[in-house]
Amino acid sequence: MAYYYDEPSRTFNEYLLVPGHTPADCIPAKVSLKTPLVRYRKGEEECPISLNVPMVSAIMAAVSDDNMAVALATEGGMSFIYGNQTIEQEAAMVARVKAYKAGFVESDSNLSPEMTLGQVVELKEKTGHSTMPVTSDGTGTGKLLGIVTERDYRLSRMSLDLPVSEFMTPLEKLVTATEGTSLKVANDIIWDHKLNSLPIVDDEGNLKYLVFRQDYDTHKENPLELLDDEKRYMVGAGINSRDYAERVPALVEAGADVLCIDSSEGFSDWQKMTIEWIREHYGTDVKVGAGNVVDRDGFRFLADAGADFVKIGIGGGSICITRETKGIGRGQATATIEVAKARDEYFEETGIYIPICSDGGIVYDHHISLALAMGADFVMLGRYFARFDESPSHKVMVNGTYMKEYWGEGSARARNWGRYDLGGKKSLSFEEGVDSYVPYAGPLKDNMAVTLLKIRSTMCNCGALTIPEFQDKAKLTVISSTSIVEGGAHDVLLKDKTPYVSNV
Ligand code: RVP
Repeated sequence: MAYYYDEPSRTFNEYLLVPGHTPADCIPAKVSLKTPLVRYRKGEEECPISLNVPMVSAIMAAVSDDNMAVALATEGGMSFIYGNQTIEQEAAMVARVKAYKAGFVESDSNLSPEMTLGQVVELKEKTGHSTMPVTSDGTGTGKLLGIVTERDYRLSRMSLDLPVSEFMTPLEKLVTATEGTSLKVANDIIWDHKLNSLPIVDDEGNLKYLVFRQDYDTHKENPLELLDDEKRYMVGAGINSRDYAERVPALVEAGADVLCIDSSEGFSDWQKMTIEWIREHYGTDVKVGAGNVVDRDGFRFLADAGADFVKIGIGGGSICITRETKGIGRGQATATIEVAKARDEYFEETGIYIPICSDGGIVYDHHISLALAMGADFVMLGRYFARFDESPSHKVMVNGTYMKEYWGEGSARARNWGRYDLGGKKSLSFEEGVDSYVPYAGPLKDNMAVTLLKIRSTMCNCGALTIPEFQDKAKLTVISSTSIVEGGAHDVLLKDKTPYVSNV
């Protein structure tokens, strides 16, 4: 006979935190959001990889490319580069994140000396960049010959046919620095010579990077940056349970810090086989998360298989229709609570702590706090990050409002069959996701600052300065449908008719 759960399957929106005592020194500025990412012997060793903030971006083509990865690592979180692309493309994205040096920009608006002023104007309009290096072959890595900035031309006085070589600032008048110059020294040179940008060249005079005046200050403003031992940004990458023998080596070679098997349903032999293959070829050097699961049995299976972290969530994603199409899934709060208990039980038994990630279904910022309070070590978000400038999708105007495109990996647009693979032919037979718009929200940095402040404030209300302390002290209550109404503005006539939405 089928098994019936006693408890209904609940979402984050059905819970609230009840505040605890807040000591006077428990203030948001003192809260640490550091959290473990991969399995470790808690109490005996340091976790080999931790996040500085408990947020990672979803393994989705509309969310996590190299650009997003750099922006999120700058704030202390981590992106998992999407796997539904060729192995070469995914590895190249990972390699670009690892090659990125904060403050050292690989120039992507370049000129050759034969190009014309008209082409300079066109390029400026297209990229928005006003500093353009001139190189022998017109690429960002060619021999540096000069630079064109807005100070080099006057459109009202000069012919659009004039070649770049005639009005650029030539190399002999430029201040440059050699490869290996630190960002601090580069910044000193910029200030000493009153420059706006400093080209960095190699021994042969080939352009490597540009350093801009404001970037050092920006770099100093990011105390939570997630960096590896060589001070490179950390990045994760999605894999599937079919082509791992080719994909994993390429991603490891490219420098991925952690991998994650991307699947809508992770309680399967496919995942076990994938982890076993990784252990056989790389031991525990290569870290790999697995999922998604929604109960104790699924967690135990992946924990025993050797997963470094376990992801929770089926059907809760904003673009996900798995529950409608297949009738499987579980409310995200209920799933998180049960898996957190299983994680603690596993730790008691083995001394090994396996971090868990609540994936999908975060609608409001406070849902992140609830997920953490319920035991999640970190959360994965798709819709949240898709709204920002840094996501790879297009910004479009819909009915007078800017939107970003956001589509599920199980939608006809993505056709990520690897994520829904149950053996058989390599194709997506029916949709489990939709194609949608989400309201454009501007830069990641600004939005995350507010979100993280809300989490820190909630933690202080519960008297906690760290995530483990928060999980220990949190008191959660299920709320009735009428108290949900009470939670918003009610029984008043709002002056501003725009509905209040904290995070849509
Ligand atoms: P959300 O943050 O609510 O947008 O959810 C993102 C999550 O949804 C992803 O991390 C993934 O687990 C899941 N997803 C991605 N595509 C689909 C789908 O097409 N059904 N679901």
